Amino acid sequence: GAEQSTSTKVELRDDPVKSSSDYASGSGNAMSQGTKDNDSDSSGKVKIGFVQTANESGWRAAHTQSMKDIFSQDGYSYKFIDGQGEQSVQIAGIEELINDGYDAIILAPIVEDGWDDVLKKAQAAGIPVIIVDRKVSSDSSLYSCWVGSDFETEGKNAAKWLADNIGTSEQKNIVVLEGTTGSSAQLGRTEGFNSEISKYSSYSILASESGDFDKSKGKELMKKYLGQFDKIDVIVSQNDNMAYGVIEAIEEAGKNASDYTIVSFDGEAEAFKQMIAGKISVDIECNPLQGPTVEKLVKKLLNGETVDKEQFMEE
Ligand code: GYE
Repeated sequence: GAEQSTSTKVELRDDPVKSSSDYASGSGNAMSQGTKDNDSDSSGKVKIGFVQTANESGWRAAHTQSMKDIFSQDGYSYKFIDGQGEQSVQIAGIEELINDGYDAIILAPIVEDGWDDVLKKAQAAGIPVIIVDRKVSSDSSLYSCWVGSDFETEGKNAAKWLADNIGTSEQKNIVVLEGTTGSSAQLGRTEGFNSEISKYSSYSILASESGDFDKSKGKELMKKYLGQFDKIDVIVSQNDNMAYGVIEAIEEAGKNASDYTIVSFDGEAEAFKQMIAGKISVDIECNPLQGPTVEKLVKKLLNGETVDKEQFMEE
């Protein structure tokens, strides 16, 4: 196969990692620099692997497509790994990409915790890892950079919108449908919303539980809330797909979605239709089109350039 010139390597070390047992033994310094013997495929293309969370939402489908579009360009050999909603599947996918000598790994982590070991393996093999969308709680020395949205600000903006548009004079009861527990999108949106809405004594949060960013789980949760609480004024759904489930649950209960204030996140096409129909009241946008930004970063990293650790998407 074609030999890559060292100028395209991100980090260099004298002794290439030979087998996965090198990692397990702990003999290598995880912080040492690494490289691989031959990290492009036989055609000389740059090998990019993307480990996605799953396909839980419209946002996610757009995110996956954005990566696929950009890395379908000439010069790349692109592999997509579906994490199927399981961190263990994502970790196994990263290990596969390491073993197959990929040039760069893009990871959309399902949750924040639990990535240290596999990130150390990638680092020992000299493979840059770009974290996209949600964050990891690992030390930032263990990955090249992160690209994503400011979820806490999104949560704050949702609460500010309520205060500004629904007002603070009447007592309002809120139920919240959270995303996947332990994901940055759930943690940030919850924290941002709670910290801002708690400034207004007229708003009470009756319940805040996870619907896993999933339409049918969101629908089940909304059915439960409707049975549990007599007076619900505001429904905060941490993504559009759960909001669609919320609307179905309300309508199946013989009520009108437009009688509630429904706040959603993502801003996908179907949600705009639901806003025009008066069912979703406001949607906090979150930009899934990260491919072009990520590709620029991959190029820089493979050129040995340094990049900012945190990059926020334009919304
Ligand atoms: O809001 C949701 C998706 O992490 C920002 O994940 C992302 C979220 C998005 O499932 O629809």
